[in-house]
Amino acid sequence: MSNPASPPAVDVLDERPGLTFPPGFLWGAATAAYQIEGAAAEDGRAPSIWDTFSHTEGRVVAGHTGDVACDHYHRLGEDVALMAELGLKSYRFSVSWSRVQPAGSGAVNPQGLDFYRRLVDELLANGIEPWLTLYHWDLPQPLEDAGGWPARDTAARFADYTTVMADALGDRVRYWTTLNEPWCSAFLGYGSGVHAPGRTNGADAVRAGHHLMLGHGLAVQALRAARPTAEVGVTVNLYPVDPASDTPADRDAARRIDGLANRFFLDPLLRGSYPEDLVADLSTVTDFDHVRDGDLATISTPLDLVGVNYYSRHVVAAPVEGVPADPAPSCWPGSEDVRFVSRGVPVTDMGWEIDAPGLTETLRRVHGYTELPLYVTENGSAFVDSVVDGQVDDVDRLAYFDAHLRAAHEAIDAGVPLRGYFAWSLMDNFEWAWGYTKRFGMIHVDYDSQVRTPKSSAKWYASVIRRNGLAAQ
Ligand code: IFM
Repeated sequence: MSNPASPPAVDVLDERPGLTFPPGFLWGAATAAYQIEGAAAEDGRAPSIWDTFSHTEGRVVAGHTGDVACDHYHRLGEDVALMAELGLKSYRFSVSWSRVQPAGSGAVNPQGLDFYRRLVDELLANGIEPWLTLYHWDLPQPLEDAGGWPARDTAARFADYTTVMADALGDRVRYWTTLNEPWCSAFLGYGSGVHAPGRTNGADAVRAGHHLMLGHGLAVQALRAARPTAEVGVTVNLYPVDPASDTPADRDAARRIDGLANRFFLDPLLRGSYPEDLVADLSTVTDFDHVRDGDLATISTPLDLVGVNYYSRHVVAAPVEGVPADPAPSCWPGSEDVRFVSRGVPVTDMGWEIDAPGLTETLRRVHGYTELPLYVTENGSAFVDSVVDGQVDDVDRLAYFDAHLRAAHEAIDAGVPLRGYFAWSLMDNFEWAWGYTKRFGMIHVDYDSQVRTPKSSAKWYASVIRRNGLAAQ
């Protein structure tokens, strides 16, 4: 760790019998380009939708932007050294499309590619398996200007960019994720507008979701053509959705939200079809005329693995009669009247309910769709951290990881082929519309000095990796 004076974190593993993960389990941590890199206008990088959005007044808390972020672009060596000290087996990062291909199509920026080559080489030199995500929400601005994800052509541009990356890095990157959390790109970006590009149209959100998945399918094919040995997958963010009560109306509300949050993506990607009830629910929003013959076959192009991001559970209830739906732009097109119910259980600093059993449930559900290997590609929590005498004793975050790793192990015991787990996040970073006000990192970042301080959770996670497991309760 970078802070040699710090005493070891409470080592709960010394006090309890072990719970061991399968041999070769891939222990990792994840980040995303716009959240950590900074160097937003350096070496030929051009703006993405997140640059434009964060520089638009009122979009991000306190006017924060990713201009500097964690300055990872200039601190790559230091950051990989921290990963090595943690003992990470793998590091999941994303590529800034507009760093590599500034206009989103056409000319490639050699300096942009060079940054990712250096990162990958440094990881490999430290024995850390690079895991590359092609798209983590930062569409090049010119492509948004041409229509963004609601426009079909964006899918083709994504496939071209994928070929650029496969040609450049396919010889040294084995694991590839096409999209990270397409639900967020589509429904937060084009539905509620709380994420870039900040558009608020339900039909556009649905079209965006479809074209993201089409882009994914085309990208899988491009990767297979360029690098037949690559391990290719997609990452979806999933939630168990429970009805607040057993009434038919609450159960129907849960079915609707589950359709939009989970089955909108799982069914096309893994079964090659949209769920009929979802299409019916969305009939007031769109007639799905953007779906063309052959799209669903492309979208369901066979994969090597599926990535699951898990944070929390939704509990929902039917609309209250006589109370009109909130007219605010919504990320639940056609189901704006469904109520989200809080159960009063502990929450993280995001206000998200902590629900570790939901991870077991989610992994078992995805396994019900596919025999493919699964990876938890993100799981973690924001809490308010304080630095005391140079230490950050983030016991809440540590407990969150511990509980969710137990839940992951339970899924393995139940027969789920779970092959790895990536903590979100390696370090504190730009939490999108929340700017730097929410901290998810195992490593604390002082944004003024850029000093990194591993928190107790980092030291604990290092011990989990060393032992390939954790203590039983
Ligand atoms: O920070 C995000 C990440 O970019 C995508 N998944 C959820 C995280 C926490 O909100």
